Amino acid sequence: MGRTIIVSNRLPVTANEEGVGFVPSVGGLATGLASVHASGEGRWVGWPGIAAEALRGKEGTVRRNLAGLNCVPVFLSSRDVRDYYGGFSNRTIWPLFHYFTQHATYNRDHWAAYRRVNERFAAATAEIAEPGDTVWVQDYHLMLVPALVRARLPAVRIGFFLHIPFPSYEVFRLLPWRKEILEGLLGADLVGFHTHDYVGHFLDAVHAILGRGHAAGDVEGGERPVRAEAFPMGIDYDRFRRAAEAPAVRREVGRIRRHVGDRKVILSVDRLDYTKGVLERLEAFDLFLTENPSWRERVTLVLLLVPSRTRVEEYRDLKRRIDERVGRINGRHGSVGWVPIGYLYRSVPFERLVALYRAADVALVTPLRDGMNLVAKEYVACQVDGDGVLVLSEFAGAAQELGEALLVNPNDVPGMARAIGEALEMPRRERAERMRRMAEWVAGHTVEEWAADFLAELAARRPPDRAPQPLGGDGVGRLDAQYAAAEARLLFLDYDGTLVPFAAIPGGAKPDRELRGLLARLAEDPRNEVVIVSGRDRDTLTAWLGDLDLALVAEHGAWVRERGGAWRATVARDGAWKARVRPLLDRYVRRTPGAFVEEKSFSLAWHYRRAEPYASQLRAPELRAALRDLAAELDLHVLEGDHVLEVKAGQFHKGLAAARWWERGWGFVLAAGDDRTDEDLFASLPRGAWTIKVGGGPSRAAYRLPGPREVRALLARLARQR
Ligand code: ADQ
Repeated sequence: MGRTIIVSNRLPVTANEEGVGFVPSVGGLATGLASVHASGEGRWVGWPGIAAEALRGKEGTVRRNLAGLNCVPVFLSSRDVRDYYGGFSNRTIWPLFHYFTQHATYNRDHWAAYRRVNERFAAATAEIAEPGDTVWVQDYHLMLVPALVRARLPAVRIGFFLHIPFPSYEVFRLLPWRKEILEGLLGADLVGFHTHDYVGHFLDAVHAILGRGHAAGDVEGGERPVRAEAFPMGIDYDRFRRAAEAPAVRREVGRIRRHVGDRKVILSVDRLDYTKGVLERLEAFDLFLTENPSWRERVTLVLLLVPSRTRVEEYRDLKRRIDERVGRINGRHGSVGWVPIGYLYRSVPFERLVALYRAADVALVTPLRDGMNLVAKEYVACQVDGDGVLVLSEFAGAAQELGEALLVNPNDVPGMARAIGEALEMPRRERAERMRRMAEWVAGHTVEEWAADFLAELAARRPPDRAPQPLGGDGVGRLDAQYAAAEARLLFLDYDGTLVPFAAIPGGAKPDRELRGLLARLAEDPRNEVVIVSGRDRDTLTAWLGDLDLALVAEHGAWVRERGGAWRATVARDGAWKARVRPLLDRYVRRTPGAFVEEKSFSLAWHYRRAEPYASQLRAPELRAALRDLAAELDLHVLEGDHVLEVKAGQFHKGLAAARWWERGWGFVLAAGDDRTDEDLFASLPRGAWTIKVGGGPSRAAYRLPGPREVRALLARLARQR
């Protein structure tokens, strides 16, 4: 087993200005990953929390001291911190992913800084990672890191976990750099989210933006399988439970209770952030007091806010508005002996937080959006008397696990006010029963198990047994040598996506002069037999390539034209089935803007390359299902190509068509193709043939080239050998 390298924006410790002392960072992430980090030879790569300028000249000391803690620093200048952290991370991704599109800015300098800093994290990681290691990247600050590490270390296992929501496609697509972000994440083998909803949103976006579908969470296409899955994060349950029962905490709870007397305590704990719904919560409490005068003087709301991102204007503005609102409510409802809201704007020590959790009769956790929300779980863990009531926003990830909470919509202020009343008046037995179930869940799904689950799933990911190898170095040398030595050489070349890039319309992929020249030169050599194996119809191939000395295979093998010969059908011709299938395809053209039908002699193709991705994501599987019965009835075959569904009659495919060339012996056989239909060809070739998959995706080919440009370069090299 290799080591686990954690990569996160912040290290679990913060350096001081001398670079010698380190204060442990607290928080869910640091504690959750502490067990991973502590076990074995793990490393943690991150920013030590203080700008590089302050540490100038002391970098070596910091590095050495951190090495003792198995930590590796990434030094960030104050400008990096401003643009990458304060800028792109917190003013673009954070608001957008929490559906606060009005707060999101799209600043090119911030994006440039984000890319630059992600590069630095990736470089620092690649420097220490060794084959067999596992890299686990954390959160929205580092979404490009998986692909950047992958580019440097193709064989290393990479996981990524997002701690905030992944928004629905309609919101995510607003981001100008949406494609880059997805490609960055897909560098991982496993991408984790708190909930299934976020997984679904992510997969939608990957499909709509990159055109890559998925099968039960496994993203299709690409060179390696990538899996997206939900891993709801938990807390260190025992730590909270033990603390809640400790004598010091019990004394503190006693003090709090004496202070509030018979009053009930409602607790609210958050980082000060516009996603947490603090203003709406205050409004609901205000309304509750107005509508329920009998509760006046009998309840206190303790509002605990931790300062956060205090340099960002939206946060300062929010702070001002909260201050005002608290003042207004206290002024309106309070009396000489009673202040409705006790307001604390600071971080509190762990024991005091636990005491507040335990003392509170009700916890009001009502974010407008929250990836998970650990406060809800911490509150549950601290109810050692089995007694509190949790009011929880349905927009917190935690709501999907804590169904026994009173779930509220934080935008529905009257609904929240009613929930406050219901929570305060809930009978003891019901309170206890709900809390018991939630505590059971929280106890059984701790942060340690979360980390272990994620890493176990990541460890189980393995590259497919026979993934095509990049064709380079050694392979190229052997290929060239074999070609040079062979007296008879056979080259099967697919056309679209292999020799030319895809065009928006089928007619747009006409061969250019360079390509025609290249094919002519290859064909000229008497030792060569060059066969173009395409899904195109005869007329197109004749018009484009008919004058060259090539063999042509059209319509996926339905037609063959040998060198100097005429077109011959390989299957019997009966087009009656088309009358049944065509109306169905036409209906799906009408329902899918941008899709169209292409009619060939033995097949009908439904193309959706130009269709709106979201629509085709729905329509293509629907059509496939609709065709299934018809295909069974009429004995048809449905082929799936790149953005095309093709229906054909009779038994023919590229592999069968290729068989006629086996009568002769060959010293060199090569086949290159990009499509699923080329897999039949690869499968039919004798051992020792050079099979080349063009582009991403799984394949039975032995080698891979990235695209038409590289295929042409290879052919040009062969053509030069005479
Ligand atoms: P946060 O947005 O920070 O985390 P949350 O999950 O609630 O939100 O964690 C807050 C942490 O701060 C809790 O552990 C809490 O105990 C602590 N805390 C809050 N107020 C405090 C105070 N006054 N004094 C001391 N400590 C205080 C992000 C995402 C969440 C996701 C987590 C973990 O936004 O949705 O749950 O990461 O993935």
